Amino acid sequence: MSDEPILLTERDGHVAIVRINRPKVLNALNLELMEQLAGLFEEYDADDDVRVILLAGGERAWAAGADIGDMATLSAEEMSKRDQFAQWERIKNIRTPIVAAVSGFALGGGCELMMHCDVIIASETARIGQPEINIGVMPGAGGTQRLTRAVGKALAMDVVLTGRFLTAAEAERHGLVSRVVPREHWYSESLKVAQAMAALGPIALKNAKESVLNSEEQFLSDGLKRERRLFYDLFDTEDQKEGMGAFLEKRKPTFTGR
Ligand code: CO8
Repeated sequence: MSDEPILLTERDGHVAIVRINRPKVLNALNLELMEQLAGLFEEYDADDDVRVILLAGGERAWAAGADIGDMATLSAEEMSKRDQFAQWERIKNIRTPIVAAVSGFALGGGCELMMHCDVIIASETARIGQPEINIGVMPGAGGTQRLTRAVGKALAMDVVLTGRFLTAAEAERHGLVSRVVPREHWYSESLKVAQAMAALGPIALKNAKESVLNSEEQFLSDGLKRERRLFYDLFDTEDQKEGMGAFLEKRKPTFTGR
């Protein structure tokens, strides 16, 4: 194994950037990588200076799945004892918005990781799927649930039961990705989106993220109640006063995160 870090990090203003860096195995997600990723995201979540996280893969692959070599010989009991989904749960609980910059393969656990992100920017080269069926298993990190909620039962069954890959255009048409961008701009456009979000009020961003995610977790009536509470809470922030005040005064707002 090389000594290259498996996650590359940098900061761009209020955006914390993480790039998955296992190109030889198409960014397959092994245990160590998921552990590091969850830890980094929690650090960013606790850091008021980070308003948006940008998670990128490489040009050829966002991530081609969980690392098959990591689990090929394990029994059901050994798999469950590993408790590897704990890392995924930690990522699910991150309150800071996560922008995904997706180019190339987003398969299996890679597609599931993409669906843990909030705003998904896909290159026109993206190929997205849950091909676990081809290797004798099925999605395990939320694929059957989140994919179905995003694209509906008919297409989810097609993807999960046949293992076929969706093109970026199909994924956008069915609501699985937010935007498709030309191949040469997949990273720069994603960074631009993250930067634009980072100029907004960070508390409002977190509350809005939580509320949208609630819509998938709760009955509509409960989700609406929770949305109302989160909405009211924002009226105790300086950013709300600044944002609305600036609008009325016809100037650009400056958000401080208070
Ligand atoms: N795991 C480990 N290694 C991989 C993976 C993977 N998921 N995907 C690709 N690689 C490796 C290949 O073995 C190959 O290595 P080497 O050069 O040493 O032979 C290298 O990456 C390049 O891959 P290919 O030569 O196969 O490249 P191709 O362009 O011919 O094909 C594909 C690209 C179509 C993406 C092909 O590599 C492929 O089908 N990969 C596997 C896709 C897959 O089945 N993903 C699902 C994995 S299972 C899963 O994700 C379950 C999630 C459960 C929850 C998560 C729990 C942690």
